[in-house]
Amino acid sequence: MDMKMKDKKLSIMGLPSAGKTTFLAALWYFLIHGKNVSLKNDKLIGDQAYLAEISNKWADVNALDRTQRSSEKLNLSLQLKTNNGSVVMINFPDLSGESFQNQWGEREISKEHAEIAKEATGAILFIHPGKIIEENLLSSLDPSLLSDQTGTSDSVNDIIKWDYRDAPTQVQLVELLQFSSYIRDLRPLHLVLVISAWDLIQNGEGSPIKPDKWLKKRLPLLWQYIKANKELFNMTCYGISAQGGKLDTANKLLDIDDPCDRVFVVDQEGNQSNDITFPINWILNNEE
Ligand SMILES: Nc1nc2c(ncn2[C@@H]2O[C@H](COP(=O)(O)OP(=O)(O)OP(=O)(O)O)[C@@H](O)[C@H]2O)c(=O)[nH]1
Ligand SMILES: [Mg+2]
Repeated sequence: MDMKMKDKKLSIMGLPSAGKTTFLAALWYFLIHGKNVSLKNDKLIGDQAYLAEISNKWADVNALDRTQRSSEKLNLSLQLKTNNGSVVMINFPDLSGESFQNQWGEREISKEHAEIAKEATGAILFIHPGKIIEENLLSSLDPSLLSDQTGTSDSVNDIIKWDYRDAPTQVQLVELLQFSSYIRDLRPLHLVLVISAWDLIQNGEGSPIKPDKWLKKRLPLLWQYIKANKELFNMTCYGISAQGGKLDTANKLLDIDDPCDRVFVVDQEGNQSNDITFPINWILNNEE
């Protein structure tokens, strides 16, 4: 390997079904086939069987399997060429959302995940806008649940069983970012928030919705936590439709000749393109 080649590691984060694997599947397709993209595949390295498998499924608009904790791909190496000709090697792991949920629920992290967080050049945190668990306001609860403190009613006890998976999404995500900072000994992190399935927010027509405005409104605690900790997080956000639409619109998606044209990406300024490599390019540019 060229001694001058940059070797970067990305931390890829997100709760179950956040859109991580779909992004990676589309990314690999773009790196090989994409035109006018900010990053290209330079050389095939490592084990590409998994990347080829998910990217073929993605191109055919087939559902991808959920990533189980036992089937995480910790070492997926990509050798990329940037627009200015430099070559960089990145590790883009495909991790299971359940691992992250477990970090939040059990306050436990595997050695491998801790290493990824510690060594990361930058992180991409995925959020699926259709899978957000909202807070319950006390005022919206049935008053009888609040007044019965005696515990005599079985039905009440059944209803209020705490499960960490049901905690509000933004509470879980803030905790995950705090764990990451702690593991990094508070070293600053270039952080990209990707709101996946952006087609659910914006249908590709009309003027783009800005992802930062959306985040501020839908996940204000997460937003404020990141903004209040500027020394920890250098953040940007993108709204990305990696699939191009819902899987039940597959026929419509398959009508589009070039699979890359299904994808759309909206940056913080509201600029729209189909270049799914932008989040990685942003991290690489900020790192220099
Ligand atoms: N409409 C729409 N749905 C999407 C998009 N990207 C992903 N999805 C759907 O979101 C769900 C989760 O996607 P995955 O990529 O498997 O999520 P993940 O983060 O890898 O999930 P885990 O493997 O469980 O951690 C799937 O049902 C996808 O079809 C998109 O761009 N648009
Ligand atoms: Mg996955």
